[in-house]
Amino acid sequence: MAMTSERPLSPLSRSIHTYMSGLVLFILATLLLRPYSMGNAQATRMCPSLDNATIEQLQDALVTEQITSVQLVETYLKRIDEVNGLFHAIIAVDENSTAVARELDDLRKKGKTHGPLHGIPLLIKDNIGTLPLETTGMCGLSQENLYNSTAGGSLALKGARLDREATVVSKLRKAGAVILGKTNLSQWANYRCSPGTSSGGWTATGGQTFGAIIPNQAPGGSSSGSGVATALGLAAACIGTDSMGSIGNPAQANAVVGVRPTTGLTSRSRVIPYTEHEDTVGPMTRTVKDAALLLGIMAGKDPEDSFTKHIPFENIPDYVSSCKLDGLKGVRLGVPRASFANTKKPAAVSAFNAALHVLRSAGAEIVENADFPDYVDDIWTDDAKLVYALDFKTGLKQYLDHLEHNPNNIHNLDDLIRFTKNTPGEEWPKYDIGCWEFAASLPYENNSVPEFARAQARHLYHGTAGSITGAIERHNVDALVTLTDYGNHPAGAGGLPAVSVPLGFAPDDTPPKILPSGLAEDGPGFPFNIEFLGPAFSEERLIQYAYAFEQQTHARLLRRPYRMPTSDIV
Ligand SMILES: *[C@@H]1O[C@H](CO)[C@@H](O)[C@H](O)[C@H]1NC(C)=O
Ligand SMILES: *[C@@H]1O[C@H](CO)[C@@H](O)[C@H](O)[C@H]1NC(C)=O
Ligand SMILES: *[C@@H]1O[C@H](CO)[C@@H](O)[C@H](O)[C@H]1NC(C)=O
Ligand SMILES: *[C@@H]1O[C@H](CO)[C@@H](O)[C@H](O)[C@H]1NC(C)=O
Ligand SMILES: CC(=O)N[C@H]1CO[C@H](CO)[C@@H](O)[C@@H]1O
Repeated sequence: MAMTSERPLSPLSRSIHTYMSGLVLFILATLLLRPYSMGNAQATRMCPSLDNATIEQLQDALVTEQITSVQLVETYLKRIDEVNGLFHAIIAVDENSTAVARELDDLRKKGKTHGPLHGIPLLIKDNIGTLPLETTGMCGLSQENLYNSTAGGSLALKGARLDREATVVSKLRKAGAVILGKTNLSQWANYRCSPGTSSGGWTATGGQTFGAIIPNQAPGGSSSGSGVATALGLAAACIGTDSMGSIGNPAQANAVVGVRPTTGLTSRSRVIPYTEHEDTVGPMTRTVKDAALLLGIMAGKDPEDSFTKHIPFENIPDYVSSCKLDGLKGVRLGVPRASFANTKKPAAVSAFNAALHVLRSAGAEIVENADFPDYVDDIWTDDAKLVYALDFKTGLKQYLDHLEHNPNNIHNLDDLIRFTKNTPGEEWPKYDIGCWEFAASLPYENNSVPEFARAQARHLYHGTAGSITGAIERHNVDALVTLTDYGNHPAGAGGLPAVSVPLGFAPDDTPPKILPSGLAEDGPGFPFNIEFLGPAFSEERLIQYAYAFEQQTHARLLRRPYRMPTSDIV
């Protein structure tokens, strides 16, 4: 077995895990795993299992010619074929990805590489623009010769074709990545149905995605397929998008790492919009270091996304070098405890409290009750509704203007409403279109009206001075640490960064919580993540803290998905 930066638990600790509460489990895991955490420094050159291989390890195996990129692509495709019928995590694969990999292998043989992702297969959420993928029925997926992504999981945009791919995708390709395919999501990144009535991970084109860890599990959303595919090792890593939790939420549900970058750090050009004031593209990975690598590649100014001009540095920080084992030494971390005082997940709080001990023993100073000065945990306030609606109306039109091929002639919100109501596969009215109807009912056409600016200022305050940055300033801390469930919404409202890392799993006596869709959202073995929050463009520090925490705990490995693919390269 390869030495990797991730350490498996012994069979003993696995069986103990079944009987232990989150707290005891957490401390036990910390004790068991701590002596090994330094092993990372000398990774061996053996190729690891695709179940948990890191990008660094795969790159190492490619460089030392233990594997080829073609082999990687073929093996990932086999893995997708094995399990996608069960999980519905992938909407389309690119059969030409083998040809792309071959070209990259040939280039490497000639001594040339594009960058740190040379030959590394990635999966991309289906609301992020790619050009046509070759698909002729591989892996039991869509039968069209060309999957003219990007459809956001809608039939309205199925077959539509963009003028060019998303800036972030071009950047990944330039660094050498192979785009393997597109992942399922909550349709329209969850801006369609009336608040609270959608099914996370459902799309008209991809069906219902299922979570990776427990049978019949809700996958989290809206980057559902990216979370599931990361957990199952269906690619080296995945890319998701976030507005107010769409990365952190499925990262937690599938016990993987998710980074929500500051809105504007990564370009949203040719990404299907939800709300431009909150939307952001970020990595979903099995390790913090992989996320750091991908973020560094995707980040940067783009003339096609005006929000990126707020990036405060000339050169993008080297996020990988923030991954330091002693990254928590001397750091002041605030805990906004009041925000989870009424939680329905007591085991998550126990694990969180145990995690505070880990953070302290790694050298951090914990500042309790660094509470949000003025915050209501409701993403659907009247202000928020207006902001989302007008941003969507505005952004959708702009996005649709970039389509070179628009088979259903969708040019604005009214066209989209008409098409969705008249197309049985969109399952209206079972899945309603409450968000769009609200947006259509407004007397404003776009987000340039003064009414928008006023609502947006109040909404922004909610996610900044009223919550995250307010608490950070009042308590003079470097960052906040909380449970992912309580960090996602304020980070979204403020357009601020959030780094979500596996923390633990619910104990066996956890009452199941079944959603109207019939899928379970909580119950025995359900994962919970911890989240680091900071001011705009503080990713470098948040990654540093998250990495140091991850290396002390490796909580992701405490419980494996209930079914893993078996095709592998070792
Ligand atoms: C990788 O995952 C497999 C199970 O899927 C596990 O058996 C193995 O121990 C893991 N390897 C490491 C190094 O964590
Ligand atoms: C497939 O990939 C190869 C190698 O990059 C490229 O030359 C070719 O144009 C691609 N074919 C299609 C249909 O995209
Ligand atoms: C994809 O776009 C091309 C034109 O760019 C079009 O001819 C083709 O029909 C489209 N494919 C689908 C499945 O709609
Ligand atoms: C926004 O809509 C108003 C009408 O509501 C219109 O006068 C204005 O030109 C629009 N602005 C933009 C940038 O589209
Ligand atoms: C577009 C597409 O291929 N969707 C597929 C998503 O996954 C489900 C289940 O595997 C398939 O039935 C769909 O065809």
